[in-house]
Amino acid sequence: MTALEGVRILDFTHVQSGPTCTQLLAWFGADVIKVERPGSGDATRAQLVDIPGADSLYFTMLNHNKRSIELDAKTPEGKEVLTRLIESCDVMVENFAPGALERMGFPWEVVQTINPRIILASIKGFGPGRYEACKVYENVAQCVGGAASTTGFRDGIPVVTGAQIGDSGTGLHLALGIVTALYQREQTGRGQRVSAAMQDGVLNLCRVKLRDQQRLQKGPLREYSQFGEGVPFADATPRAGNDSGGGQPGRILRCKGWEDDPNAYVYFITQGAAWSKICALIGRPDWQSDPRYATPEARLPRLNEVFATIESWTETIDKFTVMEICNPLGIPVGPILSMKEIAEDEGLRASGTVVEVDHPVRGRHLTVGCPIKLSDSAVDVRPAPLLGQHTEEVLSQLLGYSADEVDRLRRSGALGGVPDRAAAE
Ligand code: CAO
Repeated sequence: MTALEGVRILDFTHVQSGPTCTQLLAWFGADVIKVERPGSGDATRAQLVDIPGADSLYFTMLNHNKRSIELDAKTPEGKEVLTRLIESCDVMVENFAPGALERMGFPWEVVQTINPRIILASIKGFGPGRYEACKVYENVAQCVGGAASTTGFRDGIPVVTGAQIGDSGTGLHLALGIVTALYQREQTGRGQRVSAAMQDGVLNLCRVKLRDQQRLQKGPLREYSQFGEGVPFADATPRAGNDSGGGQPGRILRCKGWEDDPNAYVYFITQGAAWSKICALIGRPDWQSDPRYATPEARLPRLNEVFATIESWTETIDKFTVMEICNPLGIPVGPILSMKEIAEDEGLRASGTVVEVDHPVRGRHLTVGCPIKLSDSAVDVRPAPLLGQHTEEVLSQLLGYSADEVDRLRRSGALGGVPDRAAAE
C-alpha cells in the first residue's frame, strides 16, 4: 500500500510548477489523471526536443506515474466529461494563467458546487493585488521573490539560480497545501481552495535574506565578505557571492585541477567548533591562540586572509580528497559536483534519487526520482504517459462511459483523434 492510495487527482497542470506537485502526489500513490489539450497536450512535450518524434525530457521528467487523457474542456462535450471528472476526484490542481479556469466556466464556486469535497489547488505567479493578473515563469518568480537581488556578486548584475525554486519550489509548497487540506477534510468532510503564489514561494525560500534586511538597520552584516573588505553597506540586503547564508562563514575554494576543470572547487565552512582542526590542517596552529584569529568574532574582518590560507591547502588536493580528510575531523565541506558527476553518482542511484526509466518511445533515460523517502510507502518511478494514452481507459473504467458514448465524444472533437496505441504498448 502507498501513502496516498485511493486519492484521485484531476491534474490540469502544465509546464513545470504544477506538474512537479502532481508528480510528487503520484509518487506517493495518488491516481493522477493529467488532462491535456487534444493534439498538442502540455506545451513542454514539444519543447527542447532531443529525439524527434519523442516527448521531450522536459516533459517526461516532470510527469512520471501519471495517466494522460486528451480533452477539450471548452466544448460542451468536453465540459460534460470535465464535470464527471470533478465529481469523481478528490483534488483538482491547475496552474493556468490567471482567469483561465474562470473563462473555461469552472471557477471555484462551480467546482465546489459540483463536488463539495473537492480540493482545488492553484499556482499563480502572484497572490492577490497589483500583479495578480500577470503570467509568470521561473526566472520572473526568482526576480520578484527576492532571490535574484541577493544572488551573484556585489560588483555584478543580479543572477538567477539553476535550482528551479520558482517552479519546482512552488510545486512543493502546493503539494504540502494539498495533503494538509486532505487531512483537514478527514475532520470536516469539506474541500477547500489551496493557493500558492510563486513570488510567495520564492520569498519563503529567501527568508534569511529578509532577516538580513532587518539586521542591516542595526548595523553592517559582519559575516558578509564586504564587511572585512571595508565596503560600506547600502540600504538593502546585498548580493553576497558565495558567503555562507548562516552565522558560520564559508566560501568556495579552488582545488587541484581548477585551471582546467570548471568544477574543481569545494565549499568550505569555518565552523567555530572545528577551528582548531582547521588550523592544524592548514599549517597555522598559531591561529588557535592568536587573539586576532582565535574566535569567530575576531576572524570576521579577516575572512579573506583566512580563506586564502585555507585555499592554499585545498589547491594541493582534489575536491573529493578534501572531503575525505575533513569529514572525519567534523569540518563541514562539500565538493562542487557537476551534473555529469551527479548522473553517475552511485549513492544517488542506490537511494533511488537518480533513476533510469524505460520510456516506450524514447527508450531508457535518466530522471530524478522522489527526493522524499517514506519508509512505509515505496516509490516505483514509471514513465510519463503518452498524450491521450489513457483517455478511453479513464472514460470507460472510471467515469462509466459506454463504448458508444466514447465514440460520440470522439466524433464531437472533445477527445482529439485516435491515440497512437502501438507506441504506447
Ligand atoms: N482544453 C481547453 N482549453 C485548454 C486546455 C484544455 N484541455 N488546456 C489549456 N487550455 C487553454 C486555457 O484555458 C487557456 O485559454 P484562455 O487563454 O482562452 O483562457 C489557454 O489554453 C492557455 O493557457 P495559459 O494561459 O495558462 O497558457 P500560456 O501558455 O498562455 O501561459 C503560463 C503559460 C505558465 C505563463 C501561465 O499558465 C501562468 O502564468 N501560469 C501560472 C503561473 C505558473 O504556473 N507559472 C509557471 C509555469 S512553469 O515555468
